[in-house]
Amino acid sequence: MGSKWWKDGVIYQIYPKSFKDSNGDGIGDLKGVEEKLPYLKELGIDGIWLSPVYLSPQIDNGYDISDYYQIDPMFGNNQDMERLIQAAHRLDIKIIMDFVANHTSDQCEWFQKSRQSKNNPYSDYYIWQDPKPDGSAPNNWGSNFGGSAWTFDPIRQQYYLHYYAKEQPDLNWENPKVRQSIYDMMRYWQAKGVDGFRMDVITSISKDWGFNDNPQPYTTVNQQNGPRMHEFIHEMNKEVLAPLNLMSVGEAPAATASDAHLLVDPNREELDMIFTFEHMHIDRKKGDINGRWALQAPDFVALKRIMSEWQSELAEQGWNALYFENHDRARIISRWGNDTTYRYESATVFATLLHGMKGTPYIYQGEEIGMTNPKFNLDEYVDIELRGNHQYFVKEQKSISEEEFLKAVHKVSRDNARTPMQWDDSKQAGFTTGTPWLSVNPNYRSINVVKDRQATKSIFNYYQQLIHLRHTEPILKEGSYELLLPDHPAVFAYKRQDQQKTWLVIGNLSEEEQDISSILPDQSQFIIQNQVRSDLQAPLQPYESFILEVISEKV
Ligand code: TEU
Ligand code: CA
Repeated sequence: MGSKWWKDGVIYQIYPKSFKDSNGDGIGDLKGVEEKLPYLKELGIDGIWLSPVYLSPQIDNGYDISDYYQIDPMFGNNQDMERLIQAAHRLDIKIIMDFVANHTSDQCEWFQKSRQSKNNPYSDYYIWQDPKPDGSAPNNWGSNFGGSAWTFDPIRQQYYLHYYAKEQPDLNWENPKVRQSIYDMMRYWQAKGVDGFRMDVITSISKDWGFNDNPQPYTTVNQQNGPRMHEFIHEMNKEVLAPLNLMSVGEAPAATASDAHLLVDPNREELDMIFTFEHMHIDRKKGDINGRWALQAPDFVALKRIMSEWQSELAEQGWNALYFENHDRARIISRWGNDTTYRYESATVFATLLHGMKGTPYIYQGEEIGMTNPKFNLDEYVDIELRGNHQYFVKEQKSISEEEFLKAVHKVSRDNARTPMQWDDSKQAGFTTGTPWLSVNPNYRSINVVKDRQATKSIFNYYQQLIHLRHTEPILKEGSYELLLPDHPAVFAYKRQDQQKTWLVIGNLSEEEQDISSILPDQSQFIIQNQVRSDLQAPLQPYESFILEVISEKV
């Protein structure tokens, strides 16, 4: 039956727009994905999470859906999607679709009808409120993309709520018809063969209908874990996820290790896994008004603590979704590692630490060959979040300088991970024969799939080994987890253990040598390593990483 296939599987995220263009229009598409299935099979992955491919005006690259039942022509058509699902299944690869149901596009038929009047069948599909007596917005809530979360609609003469762009109105999950419409859409794609859903900001679906002001204007603190969230997710589980045996992974921006079980404890019948943001915020100044653009050096002690808390909290009940990169995150080696001198080493150290943990590892396209952030000029970036935040923080609020903002953009902006996949050293990196929608990273001649796979130090090859271990070593799935050296600022080390074996997973997150003799056993055997060690007891080299099996402990 294999209903929990993801427990010893690895999932690969595809951002279709940037993966592979099959017809030269500069935009990746479904045929391109199909063409690359053998590549993914060689890598060894078990499932693909496909970022949204539904019909969309592409204000937010498909996270603004206007028709859940249609594939956007830029990606192909519904038949192409069905063909892709079948082709993937023939290779024993599952397909997880993105499911964006906190909001739709403003071009969605539901919204177009909803705005017409207060008493038609779609009137209550969205969240409408009267203006304040002076005509201003109902409260001071902010949008993630900058400015107010409310936009006035001249037809209906009311404001509608949007946590993201004004072209992404939030759905009203209080309305049972909305929920049924969403479940219908899920059933439709399941019938086409889809194996699960990645649920976009699923923890935002329940709103606080008191509509009280936030302490600070235009902030987003009110958006997560609303009063009826668990009830709605549970209902969706009972109606769709469980009966149709669909895998679910929810995006949960505010989830912490201590409340994660409420979403993923199987007894609660909600979701299989969630993506936390906690560990990704270790380089963000807490409470700074500039939000994600207020950066500090990464705090690896915090990284270890947070990831370890998640390992322990979900050790018995629940399951972790493990990731460092996705389409909203920068390239991890550019952000927290070294993407020049130690590119191979830092790519593989992050991979080892992640894939050594208990949970389901997610690989984001290009991560498996160590792709890096580009350092574009501001006008070369197209992302709506970056543009909106630039307008709001730099231009209007003036709370951050242009220079500081650009520095942060080079580190963490979402477009960093959205540059086209670098397949080879031909023009446009083999991504397209035309002009790509977003520039290819200029380093594609030295960083690409062909080159990496021919190299002695191949990141792709290292990932293949890690995935193989996930498939063959029950200790990775079942073994206990214990953090070692919790206060060490640069060494991330932990122990996995089951009835048969003890493994140590060790990585140096710095460019300095690190002495770790206190935790090394007497005798051991390497399971995987990113460089050859002269002597087991030698200090860790820059970004050195390995997993070893303990044969005999020190006495
Ligand atoms: O992301 C939600 C989300 O929380 C981020 O956009 C976050 O707000 C931002 O990175 C600032 O920290 C999801 C999708 O993954 C993203 O691509 C969409 O833009 C967004 O939802 C709206 O659908
Ligand atoms: Ca195309």
